[in-house]
Amino acid sequence: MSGTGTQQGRPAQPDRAAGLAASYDVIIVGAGFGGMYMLHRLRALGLSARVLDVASDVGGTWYWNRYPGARCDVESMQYSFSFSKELQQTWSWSERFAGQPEILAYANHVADRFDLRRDIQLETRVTAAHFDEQTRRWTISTDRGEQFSAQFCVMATGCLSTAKLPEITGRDSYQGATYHTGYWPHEGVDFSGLKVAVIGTGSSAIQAIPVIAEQAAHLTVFQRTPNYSIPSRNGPMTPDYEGPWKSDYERRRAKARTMRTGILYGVENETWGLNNVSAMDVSPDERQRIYEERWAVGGTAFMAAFNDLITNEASNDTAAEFVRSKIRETVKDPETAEALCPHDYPIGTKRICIDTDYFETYNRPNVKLVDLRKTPIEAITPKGVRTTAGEQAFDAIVYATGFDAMTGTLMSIDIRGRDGVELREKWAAGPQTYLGLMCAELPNLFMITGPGSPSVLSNMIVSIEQHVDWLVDALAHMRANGIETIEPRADAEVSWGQHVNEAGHRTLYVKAASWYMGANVPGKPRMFMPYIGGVGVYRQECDDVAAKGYEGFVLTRGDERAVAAE
Ligand code: NA7
Repeated sequence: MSGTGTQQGRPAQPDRAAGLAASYDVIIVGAGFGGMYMLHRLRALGLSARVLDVASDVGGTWYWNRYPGARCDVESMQYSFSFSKELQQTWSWSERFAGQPEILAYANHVADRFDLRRDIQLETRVTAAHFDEQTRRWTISTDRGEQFSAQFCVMATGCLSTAKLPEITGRDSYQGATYHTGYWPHEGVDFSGLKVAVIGTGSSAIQAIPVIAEQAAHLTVFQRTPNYSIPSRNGPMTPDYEGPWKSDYERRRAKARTMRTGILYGVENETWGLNNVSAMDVSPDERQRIYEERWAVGGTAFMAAFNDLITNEASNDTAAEFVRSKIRETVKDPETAEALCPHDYPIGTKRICIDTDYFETYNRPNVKLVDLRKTPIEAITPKGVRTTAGEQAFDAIVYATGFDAMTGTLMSIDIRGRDGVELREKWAAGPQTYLGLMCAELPNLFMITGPGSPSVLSNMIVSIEQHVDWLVDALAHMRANGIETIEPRADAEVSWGQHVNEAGHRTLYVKAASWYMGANVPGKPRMFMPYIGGVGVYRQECDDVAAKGYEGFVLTRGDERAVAAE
């Protein structure tokens, strides 16, 4: 660790391509919220670090996902860093749920405020990370032909950062403009006067469709699977809302860290949005009243209306039927309404969507829904889309077809650990991690919000802060004790994987063909990748591991003597 005079500051490895590799204590891959907070904390620890990111600026997800209507589904007062009291007091959000431009502005503000940019190298794609057994250092290679040598490598690569185009015959033959919501042009797109197709009806599409519909001459939505969506009830931030948050921030943040999703609901009356009763234990009238109340408030709190909506199918059915009734109430054309009603998976088991006027948009005369279950796509043609009902021409096609989630970006990098073990091979049957933080045989390589941690099931910023804080404590512990490498034991990794799997199977999540299950990518192994034990429980599990001398990890000193192998 540079500047500390310990054994950590080893000389750089020779760079085959471009002279000497630059040497750092830590290379961080990704300049989103995870990478930026990691850099900030490492500086305070006195470690040298460099952040590498393929983007032209900071912001991660919020740098790329600029599609019309892009917005966070966690409230802004909570989808924000808690590590700096000054930051959380001085920053003001303009809406209850911030839009992408404002979140990106916040990311840029964080970069400037904490002077992070001088250690962030942009427009640099990491192509490989190889561990050298002799030097016990990582060599990180980039698409610019550079190599970096580092004792630690932190993958802050995000969970939804590899966009996925659909495998549809003739896709490349289309001659109009095409866009993917996850790689939206920075200059924006003007759809005025155009005939536009949107393929996909996940969260991104549900946010984009109402906005595109207002601009385009005509919009056709191609839907394979209908989605459950709850109105966000978004609106301007008011002093009455912001004030109590800011004056009580510490206590509320502390409470949020103990919650299952890392999100607080029902803050006003301190119920925290929980209703500790089964949907089956109340009368139908009472159930309806509770759903109506949550529907009126809006947002993901709907899924906390009862304590068993994600574990009990009968309870879940009541919530699903309530949302279907709202869709039928909202959408005037009965056939379109029915096509928009999800039936074949439990509500919440594909990520619940939060919208502004999504279902209402289908009442517009310039919007048409194509139900691909009735008339599947046969091909993309040079002019447009051909389904079994015929061909339609479009000026532009928007692919809102999602991501190779949670593992796609990590698997796209050639990561090799001890004895040349390849991450791609190791994860061929699905990701295996210990605590979602590390993998056996990949010493000193960490993941921020990796598979096997709550990550995408939680408020990502809460989870990012928890991972980074845990990791920084581990590095401080290593430095204080002259420890050079940390690596999970293989059996610890196996039993954590079993725990994650068992937790998933105690819920209804495994019943949906979702990206949580890897089901949206042909050939991807099906397993429930995030840990559903809950943010609070998981934090305790991580803290217990650390308190027990990093139980389940092997810590090795420079003299190669393992100092803990619990
Ligand atoms: P999602 O939620 O993965 O949605 C992708 C959508 O694209 C979904 O409706 C898919 O239908 C559809 N899709 C994918 N391939 C095809 C083909 N070949 N034909 C027709 N339709 C297709 O991605 P999002 O970007 O909306 O959201 C991802 C997350 O980002 C979201 O959950 C938030 O956490 C933020 P399917 O359901 O597979 O039938």
